[in-house]
Amino acid sequence: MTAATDTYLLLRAFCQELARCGMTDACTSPGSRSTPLVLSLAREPGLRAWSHVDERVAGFFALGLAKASGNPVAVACTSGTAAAELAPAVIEAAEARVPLIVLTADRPPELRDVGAGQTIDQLKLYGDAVKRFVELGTHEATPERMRWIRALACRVCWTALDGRPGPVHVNVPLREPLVLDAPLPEVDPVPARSGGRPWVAHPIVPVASEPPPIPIAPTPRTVVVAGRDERDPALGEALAAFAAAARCPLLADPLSGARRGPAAIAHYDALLRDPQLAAELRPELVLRVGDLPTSKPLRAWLAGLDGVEQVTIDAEEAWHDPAGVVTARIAGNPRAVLAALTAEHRDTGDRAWLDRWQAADRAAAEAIAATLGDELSEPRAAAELVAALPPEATLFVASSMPIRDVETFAAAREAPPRLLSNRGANGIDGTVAAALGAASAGDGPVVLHIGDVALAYDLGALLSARRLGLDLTIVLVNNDGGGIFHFLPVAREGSDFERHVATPHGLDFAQAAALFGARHVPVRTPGELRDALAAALGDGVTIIELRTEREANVVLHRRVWDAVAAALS
Ligand SMILES: Cc1ncc(C[n+]2csc(CCOP(=O)(O)OP(=O)(O)O)c2C)c(N)n1
Ligand SMILES: [Mg+2]
Repeated sequence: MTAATDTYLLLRAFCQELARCGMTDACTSPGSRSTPLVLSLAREPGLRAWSHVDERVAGFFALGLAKASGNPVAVACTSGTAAAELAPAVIEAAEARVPLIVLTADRPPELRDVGAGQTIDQLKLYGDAVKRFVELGTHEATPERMRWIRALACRVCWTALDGRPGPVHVNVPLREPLVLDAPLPEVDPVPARSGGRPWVAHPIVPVASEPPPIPIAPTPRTVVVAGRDERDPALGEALAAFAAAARCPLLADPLSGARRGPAAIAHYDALLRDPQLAAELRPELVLRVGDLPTSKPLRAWLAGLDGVEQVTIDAEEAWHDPAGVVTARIAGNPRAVLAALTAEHRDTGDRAWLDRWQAADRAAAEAIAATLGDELSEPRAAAELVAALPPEATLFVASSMPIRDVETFAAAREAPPRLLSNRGANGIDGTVAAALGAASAGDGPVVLHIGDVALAYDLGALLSARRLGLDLTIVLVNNDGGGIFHFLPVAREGSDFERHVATPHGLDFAQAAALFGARHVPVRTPGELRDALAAALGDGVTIIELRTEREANVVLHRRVWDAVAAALS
């Protein structure tokens, strides 16, 4: 047997086991050293292999696909800086709890640190961002090694999924020759198990559906705060049902899927800017589920609730408490915990207090609508997207103002579209690639709501859309720079601010669309946006562009907050 045959037998078994553990998708990128790895993934019948030119795109694509599907996704690359390009997606996967399996090709030990080309130190390249690092050896395909590699593939998959999901890194040294000189024998030295089972089965048991007794006594003034949780699509509805049953206001970031039901207070961001109302609406108990929402007024309000019980409910080790105000942590599946709490908390909320929240929320909604009028502003675009998309669609929301405007301006809605975002590390990088990954899951149309800087940053991902024939509707809010920074004190720093922080570029995105074979549709009114969306969904790549102005956008937001304050006083 040649060394290449051994390598390919081992890698074929490895990929077969990945598929048997439930993996359905892998991403590849080109290179020489990675040849056996990439070909083995591409030739595994149980896997769809998505080819990307750019490893950063491949990493974020895999991340978006794993987010949308809940399944682990593998991403393979060649040696050298190619492996480093995966770092941002690995970090986001670690922060956002996404099962990602990173397979980096490497030179064998004798070719490291001796001036061989395209060789860097890849050992533990991603540091503590991965749940486990494994360095493969170069082995003969003996029965012992075949069993080992099959078990290893399973271990890698189960590690990515078990407990708090996250990324795993396997570094794969590959010695030349990198291609086979004869067809690979069909029969394996150690075939896979019968019945399609993985070598090591490990059914992931959902965190106890019967949580231990939970010491959270009801109070007349409880609020529920719900943030991003992309993994349990049923949690949003469960949160809304709990809040309605207990009669407690539900302050839900749309990323939680819980901004719905009679107890939803959609405009908490605007309401809690009013110090008097914020003081008046002081709760006795806060139940926190999911990530902490982005809203600064909400964060400040929670941070200032001295002496109030604040309880987080989370199945894993998340510690979302930058202000250090949490008083108890319940470790359990939030849905199961809420179900267990419902009987005791039912009808315990003070009706007058919930009425007060709801009246304020209605007043805020009216003041916002009156201030925004009929113009297609940035806030209006965010509200339209959440309101207009069908429930089977996914809205992928970029960091910066899109995520904030969705939180501030989206109304409550039954059966909203699914929302996804890269909010583990809040990067603007890789957003287009991650949205494309979500689109490749084939689970309804995907719309990406994104600013111009974030789109320009990841424009190269459109190459993958083209090569892979994927559908994505991009709603581009083009204010020629980072509009978010105009809300910060740095905006007073004149031309240095403009050049180095706001970073205007003057790009003509119609030309970018043309380069990648995408449609480009400028829109000027909410009606045009809705029409363009309806025409674009699920039909290739369309960039729907609305032009706004950064300074006017700040003025508009301030007018909204003033109008809400006036309506509340
Ligand atoms: C990888 C990365 N680099 C830098 C930042 C800092 N950052 C946050 S928002 C932003 C500008 C985004 O501009 P744009 O996408 O046009 O959105 P807008 O602010 O105009 O809504 C930048 C550079 C980041 N979040 N992530
Ligand atoms: Mg912008």
